[in-house]
Amino acid sequence: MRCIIGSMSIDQQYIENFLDDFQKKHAGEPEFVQAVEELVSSLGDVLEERPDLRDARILERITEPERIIQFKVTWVDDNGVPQVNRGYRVQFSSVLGPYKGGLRFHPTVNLSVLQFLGFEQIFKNSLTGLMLGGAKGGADFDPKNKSDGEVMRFCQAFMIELSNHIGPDTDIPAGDIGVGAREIGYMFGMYKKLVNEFHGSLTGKGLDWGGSNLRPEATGYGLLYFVEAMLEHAGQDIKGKTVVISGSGNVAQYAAIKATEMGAKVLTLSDSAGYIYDADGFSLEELKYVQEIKNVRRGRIKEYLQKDPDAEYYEGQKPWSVKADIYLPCATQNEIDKADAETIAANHPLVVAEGANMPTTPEGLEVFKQAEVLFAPAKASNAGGVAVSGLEMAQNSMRTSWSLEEVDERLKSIMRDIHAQCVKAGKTDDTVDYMKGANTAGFLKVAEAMLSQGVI
Ligand code: NDP
Ligand code: 2IT
Repeated sequence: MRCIIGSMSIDQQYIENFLDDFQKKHAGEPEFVQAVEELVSSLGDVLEERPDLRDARILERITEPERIIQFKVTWVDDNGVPQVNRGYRVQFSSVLGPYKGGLRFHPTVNLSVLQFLGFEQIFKNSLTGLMLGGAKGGADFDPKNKSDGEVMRFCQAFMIELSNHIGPDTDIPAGDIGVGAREIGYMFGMYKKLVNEFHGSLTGKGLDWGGSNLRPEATGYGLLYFVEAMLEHAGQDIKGKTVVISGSGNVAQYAAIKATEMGAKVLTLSDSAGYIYDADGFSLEELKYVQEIKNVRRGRIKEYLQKDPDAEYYEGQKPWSVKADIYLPCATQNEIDKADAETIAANHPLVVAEGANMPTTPEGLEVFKQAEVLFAPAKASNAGGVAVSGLEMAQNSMRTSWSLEEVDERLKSIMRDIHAQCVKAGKTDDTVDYMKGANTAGFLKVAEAMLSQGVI
């Protein structure tokens, strides 16, 4: 029976009190507070039905990282000048498996950002159904405009300290913003030298030295498999639909390629300086060129105009004003604010699905909710990357390598399973609340495991 005190039920009162305390404790950490609020906002029904979770203080316990490591990273630049950066690893939760999550190298990296990412990772990893805990790490190092030698020396210095804290059954980092195949290679090389063992302590490795087929593609491909499942569930087909994508890094590139392969038309890509608009939609060949600009030349998206002078470039703008059926934010957190969400909602999209982590602000989420936009939160729709990281770990443990087709089948099946979990936990009378579905399903698995494992 639901107990009402004044106008508020006990579970609502409990959530408000919890959030009040949490906000006070983390006053200087806005991104972390935002991520916790986003999860907890969906948990009213669960906490009402399960007073045992309140009594066991699951929320209080799961929002406290198990361990945070912070360290100095010193390296020497090409001019012989010593440089200092700050490195971190937030080992957030080992409830469902060894700590698992990416490393981000970007000047904006701090503990608020890494705790938000590590917190999200717990529930995303829970949804994959694989044996993965949650973690995130990185450094305030900016790989932009650094030589290969500088990036290598930084990665080596970073790993000298991080190697003390990771291992194939302890903590398995991977890539994120600013950390791709090159950086994973340099870090793995140093790790192997330090521990004198060759094993799967990092994922995103090269295919010939312990990597998995399809790991580079996995987040973008997985996002499109999830969107395909959402559209199917809503009685729609992706063929012929128009797509607006932000970002032009790992996630954006492979989201664009898969969307195009599925017969959709991708109209935009962007970076932090502006966006390009191709009214005809990028061809697969043009997307290969984008990959060359970004991954080989390490250039700017503006350079795409050299290939296609008919495309348009909008300096300093985000792509959200372009009208499309599907919107896929794939760059960074809080890139869709209230005004952006209003612009998108006014275009009556079929779907908005997050490729980046927490790209929509709370005000933006509210706009989408009021406008009844079919919306997929990151922890469900971008779980493909960490899922294939989990598959890379499995292959490393078995000392085997699965074919591209096999990994693709497994990725598809994991994304469809996450979709099914969202539908089951988020179904309303006439639609699916994917936010509630993902948060509830992801959280419940972690909470049950915490009850089983006792107070530790
Ligand atoms: P990349 O470093 O490959 O690409 C990042 C892209 O986002 C670049 O186009 C970059 O532009 C843009 N970007 C970064 N910061 C900003 C900013 N402050 N404002 C505007 N644009 C920005 O990273 P990924 O593609 O790997 O990551 C993109 C997002 O996806 C992140 O939120 C990440 O956490 C998330 N993600 C990544 C996964 C993975 O497997 N890599 C898995 C799941 C989620 P510029 O070059 O100008 O900085
Ligand atoms: O945000 C994410 O899920 C990632 N950056 C991927 C993490 C991983 O361990 O593959």
